[in-house]
Amino acid sequence: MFDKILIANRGEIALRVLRACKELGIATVAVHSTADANAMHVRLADESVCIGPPPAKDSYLNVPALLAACEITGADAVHPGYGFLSENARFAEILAEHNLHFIGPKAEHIRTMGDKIEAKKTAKRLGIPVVPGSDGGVGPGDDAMAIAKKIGFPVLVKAAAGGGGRGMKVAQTEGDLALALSTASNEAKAAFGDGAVYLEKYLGKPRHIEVQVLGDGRGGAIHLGERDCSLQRRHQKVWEEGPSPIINAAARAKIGETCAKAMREMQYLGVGTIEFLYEDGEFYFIEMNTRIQVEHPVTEMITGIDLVIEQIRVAAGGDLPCKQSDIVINGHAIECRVNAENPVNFRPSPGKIMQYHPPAGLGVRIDSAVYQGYVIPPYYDSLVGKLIVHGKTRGECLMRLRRALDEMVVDGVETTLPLFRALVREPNIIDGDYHIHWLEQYLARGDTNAH
Ligand code: MV4
Repeated sequence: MFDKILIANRGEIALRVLRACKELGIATVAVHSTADANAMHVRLADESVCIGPPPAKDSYLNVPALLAACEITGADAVHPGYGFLSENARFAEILAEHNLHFIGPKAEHIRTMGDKIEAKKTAKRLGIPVVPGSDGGVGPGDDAMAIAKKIGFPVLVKAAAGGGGRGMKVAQTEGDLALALSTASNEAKAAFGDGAVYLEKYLGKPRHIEVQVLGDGRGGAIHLGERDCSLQRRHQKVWEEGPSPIINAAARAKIGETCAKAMREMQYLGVGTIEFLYEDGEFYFIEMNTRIQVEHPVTEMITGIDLVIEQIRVAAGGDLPCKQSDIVINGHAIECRVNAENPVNFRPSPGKIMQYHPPAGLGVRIDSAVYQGYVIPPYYDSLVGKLIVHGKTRGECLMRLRRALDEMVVDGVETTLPLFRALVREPNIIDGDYHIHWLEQYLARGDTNAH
């Protein structure tokens, strides 16, 4: 096992990793920018190192500063959290070149999944169902129209280097295809320096359902069920829950086993999330995330497995926590991402938290790094904290969530709490009847009580 872990992150995920390290008896090193000198992750770590000025590119993304911090403190492993360097294959390689362990997948797997075309080819080869489309990139030499006609309109043009929805264009009919191709490619070239695009059948009202996996890097892997993350705004997840309200045990076992088998074949190491669109009873692979995700607590609450602890164990060469048959989905969990943003126009609202009362009680969990008097800096994401609620059934979970949201106080900055208080009372949400465009359509109606 590792002796000392450097946590190359900030905020709630840095605290989350600290907690896992403490439980494992591993010493911790926090790193921070000058803007985060008073942050909770710095206070709770055994040691801390300032790695640069506020902009992330000069601090949390500053690889030489992170290597120096490892050397100074004698850390033997780095946990990247999510965002920042968590899916940077080169960073994983550089750490290895300095005899440091990266707590994450093998660099080759990070790299493969970071290229959407390669990821899709790999998924297909491993038996994971994919969205029908061009098998690979569509270049100038290819007959894009012939491919699109074979797929059937509407088709979606996607950027290979994309993600987060950037560089996507829908072509409803044949007449739209040329413009969709050139616009998507130009946008991708400008945003990512890579104009490669591919085509997919456009799915109209799917759900976003993702399967959590864990591998030991030696051909052992399990799945831990799915999360439904369909409620998003501008490709930012807002509300995540597990299990999905529309997936039964047989469908879960089938897609889960397909994913676990693929991970065994790859000899995947660490935690991962295989993202699908789900429509008319079928799963279609879109992407794989090779990091711990923001919404991982949903899975922890319904499986009882500490994903960060298991991530650290397998990174150190340890075994999986159990066999697939030992994984039992217990009850229901919902996570609300509470942001320091105006709940109507979503403009960031950094500043000082004057009053803070996190809710508690049976089945209520808060993953947050804020405290009363804390000043949310303007430089990073606007997550105040995640409220995660568990119940024996989805109904009990919703009942508890309604109570916890009413109890929670965050004053001094605007937050998205009023949006959640409205959502948890919406008939479609209560019924689990929603899709990837539901939230945007609801917000466009403007009839929320979030005022
Ligand atoms: C799609 C799609 C419809 N059809 N692919 C958006 C981000 C990227 N991760 C995948 N995305 C989509 N891919 C096909 N073939 C619709 C979306 C999409 C979406 C997906 C998940 C969650 C929210 C979304 C919002 C808009 C579009």
